[in-house]
Amino acid sequence: KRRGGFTLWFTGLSGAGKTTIAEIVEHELRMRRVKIEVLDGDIVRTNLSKGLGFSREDRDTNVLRIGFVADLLTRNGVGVIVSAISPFKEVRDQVRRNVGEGFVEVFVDAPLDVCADRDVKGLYKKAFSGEIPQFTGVSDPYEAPVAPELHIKTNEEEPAESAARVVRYLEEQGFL
Ligand code: GGZ
Repeated sequence: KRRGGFTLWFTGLSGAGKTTIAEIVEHELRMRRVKIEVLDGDIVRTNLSKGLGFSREDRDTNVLRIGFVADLLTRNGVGVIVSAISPFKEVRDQVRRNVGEGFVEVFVDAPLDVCADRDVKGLYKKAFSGEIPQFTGVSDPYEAPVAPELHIKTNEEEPAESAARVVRYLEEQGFL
């Protein structure tokens, strides 16, 4: 058994369901008395990454910062839950190398049209009209993971089921 820390890294389009699944996983792990920290891109951007925009350079900086903190926590036995679009493969792989064996990449996958139909925050509407430039999936790239530890299709499965699969994976791998 490892019983060390881990980093659950949720990557996917805006509106794919990263935060929703992460919150259920967080709740389940807290009930099991696992030490957890959550790093959500949306929230990190109001403090640790305040002032960064959405150019490739700024996104990479944001993702590397989150990865840096995730590594510090992981090596101290904390379970880290990250939700960030993290659209570029190269920098995700860099974080994977930094964190090492506790890194668990979870591809939260939903077709663009499904995300755009949900449009929880009305961002896709603005992206399609051009009001928000460089919007991931619309006017900016999303490079899907090639070999994620977990691949979740949120248009084929309920969030609770997806979250249960994530927790089961952690159990199977000896993280819990
Ligand atoms: C993508 C954007 C953009 C652009 C604002 N492209 O779904 P949300 O709204 O609540 O979360 C998204 C968040 C993206 O921040 P991340 O830190 O996850 O991105 S990255 O990993 O690429 O650094 C979205 C909102 O900010 N948002 N403008 N142009 N998402």
